[in-house]
Amino acid sequence: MKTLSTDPALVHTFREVWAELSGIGRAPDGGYLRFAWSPAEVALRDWFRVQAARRGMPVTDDGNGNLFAVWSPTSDERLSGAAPGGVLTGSHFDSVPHGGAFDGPLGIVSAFLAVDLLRERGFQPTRPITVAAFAEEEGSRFGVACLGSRLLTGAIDPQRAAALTDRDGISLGDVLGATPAGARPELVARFDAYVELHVEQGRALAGPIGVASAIWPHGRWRFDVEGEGNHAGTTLMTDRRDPMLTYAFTVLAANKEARLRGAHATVGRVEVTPNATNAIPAAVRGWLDARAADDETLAGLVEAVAKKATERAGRDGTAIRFTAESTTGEVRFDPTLASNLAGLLGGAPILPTGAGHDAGVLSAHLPTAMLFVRNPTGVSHAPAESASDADCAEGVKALARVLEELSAQ
Ligand code: HGY
Ligand code: MN
Ligand code: MN
Ligand code: MN
Repeated sequence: MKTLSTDPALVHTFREVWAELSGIGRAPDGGYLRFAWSPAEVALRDWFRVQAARRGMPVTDDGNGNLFAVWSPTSDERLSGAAPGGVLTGSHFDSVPHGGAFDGPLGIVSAFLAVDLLRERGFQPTRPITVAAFAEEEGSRFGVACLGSRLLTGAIDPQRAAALTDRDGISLGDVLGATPAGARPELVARFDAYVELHVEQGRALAGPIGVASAIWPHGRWRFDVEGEGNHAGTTLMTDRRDPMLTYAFTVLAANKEARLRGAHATVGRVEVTPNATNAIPAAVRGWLDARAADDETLAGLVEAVAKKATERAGRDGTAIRFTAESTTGEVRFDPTLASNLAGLLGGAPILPTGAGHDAGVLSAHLPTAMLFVRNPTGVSHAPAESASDADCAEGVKALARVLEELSAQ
């Protein structure tokens, strides 16, 4: 194994390992198309298995598409050598369409390199250290965010998950060839804590590393607007029941109501039927992504948007219906754990995030923490997402320090 403990060596090694991934699933615009179980994401799963094998870390699939590679101390009789357990770290491989390179993979690459760093220092954990790759964290393919960790923890019914379909009508059950295993409480019980390292998705960090205090409550609401399809040229304006008007009003209302509340909202996805230039749409389907610092602000925001959109539909002669697709309540990470880790990391700042994570799902079951690596522009979920090699190397060192602390107890 290469010498990592000097910074230049670690930066160099990070760059080398990162280069192994950066071409997988990259689109011409520099963004990534790494949808769960797509050829690109399967290639990343294969990469995960190779990395684990190189390190003598047995890999387990939990039956929900989540992968776990474990470094079991020889002295640990609690677990057979191959069973995952102890201190869990990792993240996800999947991306939003044309997402950035770092969101997800950085946490997995950093976990393997942190293991290397600890081994190079001759560290021997008393508890196992397990590296995870969670499935479908972005919900880009099947529409439910953190699908893998929700299945593992029983937060979603496996039958419902199996029936979820992608835009080609392929279901998760088709992809897995079976109903997912669903809740694995006996597996979750083997873990003592979960620490996820993630690229910052904002630009609050002045230094290379931050620690998460909370995840804002957030969710996605689908809204369907029914109107009347008709000829774009011959239909009198007074005779139109145009759902695109109601849709456009809903988008503006979401922006206005979010600003009024210091919350965040956007409509990033829309489907139009029949989607023809010279036809007044019969129907428009949009997805609202809304987030706020606390549950009642978020509820108030979504309620206000739905109310105003429904009033507008009345004026447009259309009908609108909102359906919650996947929502996450307020996640407050354990403040003692967060401040202990911040202290361990030389007083790293502690800050909330508006982004959802598997750590949010696991925090209901395990002591959980997140480390953030500085993102100089704050851009994420877009090709321009970035982090410097030096800051990523600092992230590996920080994660190694945390894993050392938690796996030595
Ligand atoms: O959408 C999110 O907040 C996360 O990046 N999955
Ligand atoms: Mn993301
Ligand atoms: Mn992520
Ligand atoms: Mn995450």
